Amino acid sequence: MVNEDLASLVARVVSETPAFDMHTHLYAPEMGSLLLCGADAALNFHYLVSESFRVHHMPYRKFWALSKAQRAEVVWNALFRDTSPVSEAASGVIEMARAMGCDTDRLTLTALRETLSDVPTAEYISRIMNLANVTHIVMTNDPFDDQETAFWQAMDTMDKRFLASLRIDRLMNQYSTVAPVLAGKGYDVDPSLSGRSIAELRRFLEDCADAVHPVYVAFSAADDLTYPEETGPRGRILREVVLPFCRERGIPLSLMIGARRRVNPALHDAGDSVVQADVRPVESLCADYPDNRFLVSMLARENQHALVVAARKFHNLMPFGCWWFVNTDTLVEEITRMRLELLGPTFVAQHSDARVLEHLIYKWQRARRVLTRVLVDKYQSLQDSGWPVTEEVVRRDVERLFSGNFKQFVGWA
Ligand code: RAT
Ligand code: ZN
Repeated sequence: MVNEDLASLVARVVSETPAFDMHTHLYAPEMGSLLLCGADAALNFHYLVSESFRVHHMPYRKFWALSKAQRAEVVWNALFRDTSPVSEAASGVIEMARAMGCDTDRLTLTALRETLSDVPTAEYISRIMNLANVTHIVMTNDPFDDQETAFWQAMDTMDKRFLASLRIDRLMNQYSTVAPVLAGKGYDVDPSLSGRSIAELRRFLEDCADAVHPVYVAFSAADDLTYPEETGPRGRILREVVLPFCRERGIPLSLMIGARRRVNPALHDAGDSVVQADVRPVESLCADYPDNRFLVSMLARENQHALVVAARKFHNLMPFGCWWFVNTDTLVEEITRMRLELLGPTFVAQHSDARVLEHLIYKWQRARRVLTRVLVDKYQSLQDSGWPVTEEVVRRDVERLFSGNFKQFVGWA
C-alpha cells in the first residue's frame, strides 16, 4: 500500500519543479509565423492529422487542398465529434483546453478557437510557460531553412527563454543536395568532399554557431547509422567535421535514432514512421570519442533497454526524453522505470517535442503525472527499507531529471 503522505509530497514537488524543455519545434516570438499557437495550429498537429485519416478517409490531395482552418475542422469532426478522443494526442487537446479554462463538458471547436490565441504575445507565452512550468525552450534550428535563417542575425536580441540547437539533418543525410546550396553561399565545397570541402564545412558550422549559439548540435537517422561509416559522405562529415567541431566548441551532439522518414509521403510530416536501429554505433562513438558528449534518444521501444545499458558503460552518453511514438503514457512509464532502475536519476526524463505553443501544457502535465507515479513507487520501496525520503531528497532528484542533468551535460550556465 502506498503511503498517502509520500504520494502527495512527490506529486507536489514534481509539479513545482520547473522543466528545461530541451527539444521542441517552437521558435522565439521574434521569428514571426514560425512560432505556432492557437486552435487551428493545434488541430493541424501532424500526430492528429494522421489519426484523423483513420476516421474520415478523405483523399490526401483533397485534404491538403483545404485551408488550415478547414483542415482543423475536418480533424475536429473526425477525432472529437465522431470519435472519443482517447488517443494520446487527442486527449492532449482536451487536457490543454481544460487548463486554458475551456468547459470541457461541452467543448466545441469554436470555444477552443476563442480560448486559445493564435497571436503569441509575450504575455500569452508567459501564461503558457507558467502553466507548463517550463523555464527554457530549446528550438530546432535548421541552417538550410531560408525562412528561419532570415532571422538568425537578430538571434542575440530575441526572447532569452528560447535557446537554439543546430539541426543538421540535411547536411548529414542529404549532403549531395546541400553541397550546391553551400557553394552558392560562398563555401568552397563539392559533392565528393574533395579539396577544401572539409575545412569549408567546418567554417560553415562555425558561422552557424556564431549566429545562434546552439546548446547542442543534432541530427536524426533511421536504422542506417553505422560506425565507422565508410559508404557515402556522412561518415566523413561526422568524423572530420561535426565531432571535432562539437569537441572544440564544448557542445554535445544529439542523435535522434529510429525515424524512418516519409513512409507515406502523401501524409507529409505525418507520414514518418519508426524503425528499430542498432545501439552499437552509439557505443562505438562514445568509446572512440571520449572527449565528445552524446545526447541520445531512440524512437523504437525495442531499443530502449540497450540504450540504457550503453549509458551505464559510457558516461559521455546522456539518454534523453521519450520521443514521438514512445511518448505515450504506457511507454513513458516503462522507459522511465527502466532508466531509474538501471541509471538512477542521471538521465533527462523528458522533452516535449512541442510544435504548437500550447502543447507545452499537456505534454508536461503528462510527463509530470508519469514521473510522479514511478517515483512514488521507487521512494516507497526505499522508505520501506528504512531509507529516509525527505522533501529535500525528492526535490534534488526531480530537479536533476527535469533540468539539472541536461544543464550540466551541455555546460549551460
Ligand atoms: O515528433 C515530431 O514532431 C516529429 O515530427 C519530428 O519532428 C521529430 O520530433 C524530430 O525532431 O525529428
Ligand atoms: Zn522533434
